[in-house]
Amino acid sequence: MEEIAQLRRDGFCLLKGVIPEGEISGIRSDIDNAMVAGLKAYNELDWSAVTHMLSLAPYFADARLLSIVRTMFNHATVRISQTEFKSVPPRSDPPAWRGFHTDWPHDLTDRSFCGRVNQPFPDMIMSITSIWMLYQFTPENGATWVVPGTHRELTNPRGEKDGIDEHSAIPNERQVCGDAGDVVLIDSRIWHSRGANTTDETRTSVVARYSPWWLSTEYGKRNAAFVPTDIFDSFPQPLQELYAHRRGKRRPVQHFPA
Ligand SMILES: O=C(O)CCC(=O)C(=O)O
Repeated sequence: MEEIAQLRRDGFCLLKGVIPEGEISGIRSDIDNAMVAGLKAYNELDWSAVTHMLSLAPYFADARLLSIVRTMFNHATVRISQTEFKSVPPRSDPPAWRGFHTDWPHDLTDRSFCGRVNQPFPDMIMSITSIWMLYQFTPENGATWVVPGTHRELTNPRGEKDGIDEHSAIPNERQVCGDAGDVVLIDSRIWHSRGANTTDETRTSVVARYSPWWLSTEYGKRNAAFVPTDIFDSFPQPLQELYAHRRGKRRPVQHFPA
């Protein structure tokens, strides 16, 4: 599959048409309308954001997407470790703005205390971030920036000793543009950033992070965000498999960095 080859080589790929065209506008309004309540439920009650994405969530178990993720992890059992609202509001940030980083477990700032891999990163994939385009992604509205091939770099935009300005353009960077219903997959180690939105529209989007069965998701607020049992039990079965570790509330384990 071309997407797997690109994900291995470049650290990212674009999956076209994961959400059927006729479903997109309804799902987009559901996400736009649920975001404030979803963030409140996460912040105050530790509910996973998936609880407020019920029309979109079944697509997280899309067969083509899961076959890529399983091949990349070389195992059939994968989990969704983190789920987030990622819309970019209208008129946000000047066009030159960047916020380059790598994602959990390679997130060097680790603000949610989920645990992180320290530099130098081992040369192996440990998570895949999926970015769901619920609105067309364009250079004007904040399409995701990536720096191809950086998933195998030992330096990092947030590496304390690496001297890289995470807020500036990086040579060879490019924006991943696509249509509503497409999904960007990135190796969590690739240097990436959302873009500035200079339009009057919201760039509606969502992130779900896939992790292999062996990676601990017990640490930190973001990983431990849970799905109340009645909501979990209403999920279609393939989606239940991806969130099975988050059915019902459990206390997150605290991670104390050394
Ligand atoms: O929203 C985007 O375009 C990028 C998302 C991102 O940087 C992240 O989830 O870590």
